[in-house]
Amino acid sequence: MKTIIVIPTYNEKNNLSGLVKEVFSLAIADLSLIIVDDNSPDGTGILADELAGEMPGIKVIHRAGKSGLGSAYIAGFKLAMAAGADYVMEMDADFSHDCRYLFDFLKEIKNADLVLGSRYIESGGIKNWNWLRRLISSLGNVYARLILGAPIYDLTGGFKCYRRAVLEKINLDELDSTGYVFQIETTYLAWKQGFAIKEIPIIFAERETGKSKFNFKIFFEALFRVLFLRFKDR
Ligand SMILES: Nc1nc2c(ncn2[C@@H]2O[C@H](COP(=O)(O)OP(=O)(O)O)[C@@H](O)[C@H]2O)c(=O)[nH]1
Ligand SMILES: [Mg+2]
Repeated sequence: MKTIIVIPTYNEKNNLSGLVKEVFSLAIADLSLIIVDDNSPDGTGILADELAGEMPGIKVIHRAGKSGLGSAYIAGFKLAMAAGADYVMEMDADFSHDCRYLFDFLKEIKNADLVLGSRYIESGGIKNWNWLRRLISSLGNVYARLILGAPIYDLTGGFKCYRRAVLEKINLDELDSTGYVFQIETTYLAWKQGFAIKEIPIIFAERETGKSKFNFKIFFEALFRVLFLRFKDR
């Protein structure tokens, strides 16, 4: 089965090559990467091209400027589908998502359509987030779960594995979210379409290098878009 991991990057120069090497060191069969860089001022895009020159399993998409996590994933998903992926994964570039969980994802996706790395089920968790970020994330998840009525504990996480059929069905051109709320939208639409979703526990570790791109604009976008998603008939 062909697996492609899409990794969006914005100013991840000090994380990217270490991460790529760690992923390939796992020697997972038929695994490749698509890096989607938004013209990072720190030169992450140039580094990504260098890595792609050294390693055949890497493709790079360059976008003109920072246009949000959701639209970066959509660009990456389209290329992954065109490249014939059976499984398409999402993963951050900053080591928050531990590579060793890839084995769990690839085991579970055999019996599910979408596997979510979940911080909010037993054995899952978060390391090194301050109380405010924890509060925003946990309340955000409760809020989204209640409004949307989807029995999923981590709707906002970004460590995910989709079976190809899910992405074919949810119509990438119709997704409305450009920011982080994209995570909620994709999982919610997959659930609404009746796909089997499996949450597996992960410990999310806050990055040690570089800066988070999370901000309050993203937070408010999520508050409103969740309501919109609930009442939009799709
Ligand atoms: N291409 C692209 N990547 C982004 C954008 N925003 C965030 N990212 C990447 O998405 C991943 C998660 O972002 P991060 O800032 O670590 O968010 P946090 O973990 O929620 O604090 C990282 O790999 C970022 O570099 C964006 O606008 N464009
Ligand atoms: Mg991060």
